[in-house]
Amino acid sequence: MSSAGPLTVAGKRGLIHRWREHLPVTGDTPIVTLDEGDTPLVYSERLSAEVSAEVWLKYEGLNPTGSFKDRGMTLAISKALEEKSRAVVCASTGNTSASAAAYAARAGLVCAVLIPEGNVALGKLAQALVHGARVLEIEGNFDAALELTKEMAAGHAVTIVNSINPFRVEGQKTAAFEVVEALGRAPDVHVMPVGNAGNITAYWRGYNEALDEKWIDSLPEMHGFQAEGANPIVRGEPVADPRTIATAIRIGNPASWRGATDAATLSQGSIRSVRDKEILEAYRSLAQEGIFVELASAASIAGLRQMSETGAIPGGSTVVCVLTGHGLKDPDWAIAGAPQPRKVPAALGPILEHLDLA
Ligand code: AN7
Repeated sequence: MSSAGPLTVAGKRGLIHRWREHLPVTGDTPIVTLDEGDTPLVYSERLSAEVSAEVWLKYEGLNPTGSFKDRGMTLAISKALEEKSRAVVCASTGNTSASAAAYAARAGLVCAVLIPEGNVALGKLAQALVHGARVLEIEGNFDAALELTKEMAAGHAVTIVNSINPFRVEGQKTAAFEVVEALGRAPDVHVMPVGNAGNITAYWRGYNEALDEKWIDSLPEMHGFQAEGANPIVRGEPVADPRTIATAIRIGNPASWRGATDAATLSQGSIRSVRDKEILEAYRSLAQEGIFVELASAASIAGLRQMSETGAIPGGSTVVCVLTGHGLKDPDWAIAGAPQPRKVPAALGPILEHLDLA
C-alpha cells in the first residue's frame, strides 16, 4: 500500500477493488473511486413478453455520475495519478466529460473538456461545470473535438481520457463480468448502443476473458446499434455531418471502429442502425415500465425490437440490453413529450376533479 492521501487509498468498494486481479493495477496504483459498478441487472417482464425471450436490462445509469463511463474513468484517472499526470483532457458528447470531471476533481487533477457546441444534454454540462472542469465548447462536432484532443495529448503534458486511453476499455469490460456473475452464464444475445464504439469493444473483451476464466462456456452474439443519421460503421465510411436526437451517440468517425466490427464479426452479431423515431418510442416505453434512461440508451431497446421483428431473437433466449445512461441527464426530452403539470387552486375539490376522482 502506498502512502497516498485519504482520497487515493484503496477503498473496499468500487470496481478496481472488486476485479483487481483482472485489471492493470498494482499495489502502488492510487485508487480513485466513487464506488462505481455493481449496477442492477433488471428483468423486464414487458419486453420479455413482447419478444418472447428473457430480457435483462443492465442499468448503467445507476453509476455515480449516471453513466457507464465511470467504469473506465476510475481506472483512467487512477493510472493518470500513478503516472504523475497533472491534467487530463477529453472530447465528449457529454457523459465522458461528466465522469472525467468528477473523478479528476476527486483526484485533484485539472480536467479540460472539449464538447460540441449546442449538442450536449443539460445535465451532463451541469456535471462538468459543478465539478470544476474547464469546459470548452468547440464550434464543431464531436469528431472535430476528438481530433483536437489527440493533438493536445500528443504535444503537451496532459493525459487523454477518451476511450483511446487503453485503461478506459479495461475498466469498462467489468460490466460483462457483472452480467455473467448475475446470470450465472453468458447471455445468448447482447444488445447495446454504439457511438465511439469503446463500450462494445469493452464488453466483447470482458466476455472473452470470462470464457478464458471458465466462468462461462459460450460467448454471446454482439449486436450494436447506431442512430441512422450517425451510422458510419453501418455505412462503412465516416459520416461528415452526423445527426440524431440521441446526442450521446452523435459521432461520425468512431475511435474504436475496429473493435466494434471485430466484436460483431467474431460473435456472429451485427452493427445496424435504428431511426430516431424508434429510439424515442423505446425511450417512452422504458419510462412506462419505470426505467428512465437517456435517448442513446434507448437505442438498445429499439435495436432489440428491430431484431425481434426480423426473427433474430430465438424464442426463450437470454438477452441482455445495456442501458448506458440515466434519463435525468437530459430533462428536456423527458418534459417535451409528456403531459404538462396543471395548475389548480390549493383545495381538495378541484384536485379531485382534475384526477377524475370527484
Ligand atoms: C449514454 O461521452 O462518446 O460506443 O463522449 O454517453 O462507447 O462511445 C458517450 C457515448 C452510449 C456510446 N450511451 O458508447 C461521450 C460519449 C451513452 C453514451 C454511448 C455513449 P461508445
